[in-house]
Amino acid sequence: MKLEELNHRELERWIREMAALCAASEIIIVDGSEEQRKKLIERALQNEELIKLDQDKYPNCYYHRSSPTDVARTEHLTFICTPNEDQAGPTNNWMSPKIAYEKARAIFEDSMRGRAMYVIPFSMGPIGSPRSKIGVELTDSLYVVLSMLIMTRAGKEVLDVLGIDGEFTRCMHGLAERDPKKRLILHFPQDNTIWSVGSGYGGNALLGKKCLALRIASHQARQENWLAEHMLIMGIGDPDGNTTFITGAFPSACGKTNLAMLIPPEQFKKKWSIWTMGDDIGWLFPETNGWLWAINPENGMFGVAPGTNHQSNPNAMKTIESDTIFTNVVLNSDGHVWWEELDDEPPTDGVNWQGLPWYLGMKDAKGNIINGAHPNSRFTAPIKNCPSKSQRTDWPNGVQISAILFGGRRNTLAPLVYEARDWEHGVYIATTMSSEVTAAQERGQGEVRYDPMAMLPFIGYNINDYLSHWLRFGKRLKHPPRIFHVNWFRKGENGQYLWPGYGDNLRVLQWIVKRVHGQVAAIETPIGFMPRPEDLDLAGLNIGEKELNLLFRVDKDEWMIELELREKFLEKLGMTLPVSIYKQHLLLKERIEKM
Ligand code: OXD
Ligand code: MN
Repeated sequence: MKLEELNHRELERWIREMAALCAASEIIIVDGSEEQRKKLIERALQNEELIKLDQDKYPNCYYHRSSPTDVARTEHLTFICTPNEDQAGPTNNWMSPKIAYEKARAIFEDSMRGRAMYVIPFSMGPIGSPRSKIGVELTDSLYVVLSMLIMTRAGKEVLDVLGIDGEFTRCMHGLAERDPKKRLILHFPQDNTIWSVGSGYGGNALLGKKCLALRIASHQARQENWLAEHMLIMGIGDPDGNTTFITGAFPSACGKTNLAMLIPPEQFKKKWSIWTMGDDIGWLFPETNGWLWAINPENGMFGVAPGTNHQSNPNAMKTIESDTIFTNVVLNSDGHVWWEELDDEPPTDGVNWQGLPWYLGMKDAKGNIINGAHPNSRFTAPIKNCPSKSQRTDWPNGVQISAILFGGRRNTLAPLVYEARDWEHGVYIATTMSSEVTAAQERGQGEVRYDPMAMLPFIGYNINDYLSHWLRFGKRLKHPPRIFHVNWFRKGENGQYLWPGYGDNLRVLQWIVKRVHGQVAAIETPIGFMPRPEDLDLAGLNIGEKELNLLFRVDKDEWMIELELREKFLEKLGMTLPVSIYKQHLLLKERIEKM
């Protein structure tokens, strides 16, 4: 397909403008055909952007290595560029649009000389759905092109829906020098535009994902009365034949992808089932029937490899058997991949994520173990490969949502599960959700970090306006979903986890399903509603009464300390924090003090 064949004049003009700025020697429109994809893979193999894996063992799978200084999202280089700083709020980096465009233009200038610029028309959400949004990404990275073909619905069909004058997000991406000093991830909500330069890492470069589907979309969602959230969407099939759909927001390293693809324990397999709609992003809409409905705007998964294995997530292991791009994992000379905690034999002739020879147990000069795969190494795989994929992933309006889960990683304090008293209390619970920093993070071990709705790095506008929007949004719903908080990570006195997690989390979901269908009563506690012991199915689990009590304990002293930490966090959000959030905080304090 040629540029002259585009029917959308503004799209054509913008592509020409950007190609001229970057001095691209060629413009290639990605049409989504299998024939073109194959040609692009050949190009990527030739220029070593991709390495072919053993095609017998991993059909249609490839390997990509990013540069060592470009392996994660760079939040300090990510900006919300609104006319006023106040519109970006107290938690975002802000830059004026004029300065932002100028700085990025200087980096983009001439950066594609002698190389091609690819044009990727993509739809976030099912193509043609009234809920979907269209974006067009321009990039000089074939890794980005081939990943976007997995992560989104991309190609000519999207241009057909766009027509001659349809609205789209301008997503400008370039690798430039991949130098952190010349890297900027810029969002211009007022212009419906994203400019990302200097990084090839997924979260910075696959612009449909965090940049469009969360930051830009959250801004649009506020104006159009919906929510763009960092949430999994899953269905729970029960013995009565009903499927209850829920969403869930968790900060990173809390097992969100594992939960979305959970496999029920053996004794529940006949009667209970799990259906995966999405593992990372949910767009939530009020429907005319008064319920909340959700779509997954994505079409693939960008999952963390280390820790993924046949025990922690068998469905993910099946999903990545074919059609997958692996990034920054270990590669061996047979074209096989490996990562830490993978339950496969580690290679004896491996090359690590930096391209250096590596073997299991290798140590550096100080005697520290050297990992083969980068801790943030990834797989990019199509959702169609997931054995638990819901049939409704392509439904234009998605699925009706009965519950929203919020969770974190807390070794103390938070019980296994509790339910909010009402929507407003639920929004407070979500605002104050938190995780303890784990050994996987470099700094601040044990420190509690607050991450409202797991959206702190992804809210594309002022967080206080975002919280107000949440409060108002639920109050307008005739049938708002119930809100729950879960914590799979509470530890006992001996430092062991009290709850087995993984597939056994189904037991908590069973209680949630019964609650939303009004089948069980609950115990009222100062922090919310908790299960009566008889309503949790613990058959076959080796949990004593003492552990169970610890798992559900609400400890006054721990909560008094927590309330102080929350108070400090809420103070940081400033004077425009919605009154209802602070009111809920004081009500909780009152209930805890009375304990
Ligand atoms: C994330 C991700 O960083 O999903 O949250 O990659
Ligand atoms: Mn995420």
